[in-house]
Amino acid sequence: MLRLFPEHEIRIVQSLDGLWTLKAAGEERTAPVPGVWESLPGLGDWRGTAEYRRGVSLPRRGGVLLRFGGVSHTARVYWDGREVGGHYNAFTGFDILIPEAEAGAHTLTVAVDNRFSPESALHIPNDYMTYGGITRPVEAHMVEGAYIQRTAFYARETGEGAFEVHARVWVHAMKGGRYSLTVDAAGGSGEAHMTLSEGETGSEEVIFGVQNVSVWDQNSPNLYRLRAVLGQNGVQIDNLFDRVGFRTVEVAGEDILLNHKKLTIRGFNRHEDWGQFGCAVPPQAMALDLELMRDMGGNSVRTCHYPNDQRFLDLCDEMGMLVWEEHHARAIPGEILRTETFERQISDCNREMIAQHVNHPCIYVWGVLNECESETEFGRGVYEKNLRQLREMDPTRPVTFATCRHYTDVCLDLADIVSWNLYPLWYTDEDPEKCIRDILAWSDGHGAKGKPCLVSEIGAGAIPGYHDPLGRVKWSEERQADILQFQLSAALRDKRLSGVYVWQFADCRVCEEKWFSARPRTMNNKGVVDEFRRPKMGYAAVKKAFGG
Ligand code: ADA
Repeated sequence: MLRLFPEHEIRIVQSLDGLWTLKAAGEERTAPVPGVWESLPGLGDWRGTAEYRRGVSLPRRGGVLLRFGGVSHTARVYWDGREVGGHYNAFTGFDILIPEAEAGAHTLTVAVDNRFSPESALHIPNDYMTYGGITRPVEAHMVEGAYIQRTAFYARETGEGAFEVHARVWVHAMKGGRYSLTVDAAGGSGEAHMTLSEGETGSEEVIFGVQNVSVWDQNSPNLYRLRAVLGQNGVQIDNLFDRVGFRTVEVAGEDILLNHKKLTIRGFNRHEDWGQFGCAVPPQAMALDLELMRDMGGNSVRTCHYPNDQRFLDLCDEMGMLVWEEHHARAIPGEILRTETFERQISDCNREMIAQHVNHPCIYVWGVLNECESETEFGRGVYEKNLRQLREMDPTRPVTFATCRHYTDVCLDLADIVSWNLYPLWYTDEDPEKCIRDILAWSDGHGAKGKPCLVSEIGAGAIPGYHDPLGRVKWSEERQADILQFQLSAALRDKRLSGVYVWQFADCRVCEEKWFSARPRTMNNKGVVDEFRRPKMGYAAVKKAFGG
């Protein structure tokens, strides 16, 4: 299932997870969904277009909404052999509506492509792997007349334990008519009406007050049920549940405040990648990752470098883990940034990320364009455009980007929080304390003054199991632990910083194209646990620095 809780009570929902037929590299076999084909024998490094197929049995005649959590990276979807839609980008979900289908047996086919080409501006050979497969859950929903697409929840604090709820609800009508909407949460409720014509999507905002709520906080992540109900002629025809939290996030001068209290981030960068599962990480493994981060004293995770699985965000909501979620763009070269394909694909990614994830209380900041061209006037335009789009869609959260354009960045003033990727003692020989102090002093003269600052990446590599207790050479576990200890204690001592994110939580696979030679094992080995979550010596170093 796409979420960790039931989202619907009225429409019939079928999970399409399980074994599908996969035709890849000229061979047919069964393959699990969610899954990546790289996990299967013989397909470990295969790139191409594959076909996933399965039967779907409908209990009655009517509309079918196919919901995909993520397909890596391009999908074309066929229903009984007829193309019904498609999607680009592994890391956001998409829905396809079939307005009328007969009861009984049907065939669902998905052509999945994970090749790099000029058509793919966000998935490029990169320092993480672009896998192939239907990598997140799939569902089929029976919908009739009209259905609720999504909600966007925002709660404005009006007093202690009191909030004004703003809930916008989007409805798609397959049959035109007048519809009623009811929304309730935390003992409060409100209503609205809308008239929609056939094929139209519309939205209404419902506003109501709630009292005596317990806020969502890191130590007490209180969640409430948000329910939207769609009615027609006095009959409930559809509903949608989400889980929300009441909390405030503010940027106040050089501090980040959660529920009016200053936050100090002790965070981890985490790729969605796990040993044999690739980016199709099972929920139990996601929960284990969060437990390990918590054990080290972590309180935040950065979803480098793309929107994450809804179920991971659900777990962060439940566990009080703060999230920096970012759109999908890591070190995109200038010539790609200048293409119309990039503009379209990144704008779609922004829109889908916010539409799908805006209700998660765990997300406290949105990020864009990790290590892109923030040192030129052209690049500034790209940053401005992306930050503007996020702010327009969600005016309630701060925005940031992680930069490595040391002493040349011209975009710091555009962000609400200024974030630096720094690797003293790994890529450079600088003393971490001086490296951080100097870049922050420079930043204050170049747009960061009066804003919070974060170290968004810091870390060092170690090949798991490689020990050198005397020489402590680079790539040994000893050296990684030494470096992390210096880096983290310097970052946490610096009063100008609001916190630090370790690069990275776990080792992750990288694209062989372009990356293998700088990455032993074809892995980014800067994890403090390996790809199977076995701790390296760095684990204890981080735990000590973070007070876990
Ligand atoms: C970068 C980048 C990461 C990763 C890291 C590294 O700053 O943002 O994705 O590549 O460096 O390991 O060098």
